[in-house]
Amino acid sequence: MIAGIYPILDAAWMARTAAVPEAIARHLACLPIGCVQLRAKGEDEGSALAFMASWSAALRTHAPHIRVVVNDRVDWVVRLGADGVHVGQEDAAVAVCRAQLTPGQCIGLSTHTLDEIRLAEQVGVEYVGFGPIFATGTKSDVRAEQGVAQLAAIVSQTRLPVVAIGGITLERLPVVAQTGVAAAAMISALWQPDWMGRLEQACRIWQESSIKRNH
Ligand code: TZP
Ligand code: MG
Repeated sequence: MIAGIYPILDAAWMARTAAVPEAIARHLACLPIGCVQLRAKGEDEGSALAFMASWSAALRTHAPHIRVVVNDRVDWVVRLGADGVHVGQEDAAVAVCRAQLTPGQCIGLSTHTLDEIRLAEQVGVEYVGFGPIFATGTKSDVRAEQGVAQLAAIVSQTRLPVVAIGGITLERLPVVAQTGVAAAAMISALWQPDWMGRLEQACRIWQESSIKRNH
């Protein structure tokens, strides 16, 4: 389910935390989190696949209700029996991914414009990523910041669940939630030494902001 906080377990960022996959998976299982993404950029193929394999196994064992989405590689989704793939505009086409997946597996697509969202609606994806909302140091090849006003405009113009991404911090979560966006993807703001507290805080802020938004 794509709703609320959407943590991205990024290989480079996870290496900076002292925590092992099992500890993080157990903690994620206690939180209102429906989906996580596994992302490995810059690692060699063997290390990236090993990262995906160990994290998907830990999550399957300790947080079986959380859906695991693999970034970029639909072949690894098939190999690991993950729950879905997240692709960018330059990755494998949605139709190519769909042909390799079973009906229960999902596809998320990164988008940056309303035109890209309209195309995503036509080809049929389970959710779209939209960003970067704010400046981010985590991804170098990003476009200009979209801002929350543009995010709100996009959310109001599509029925697809939108996942906001890029520079989302705990402090910025309320304004992001108030746009009506389905979920907020976060990397660097979560995977700090106090990741446990940060995850809990992020979920709490999201719930409080969502309640305010609904009244
Ligand atoms: N796509 C757009 S911005 C981004 C990705 C993968 C990085 C988001 O990372 P952070 O640390 O939450 O800004
Ligand atoms: Mg990609």
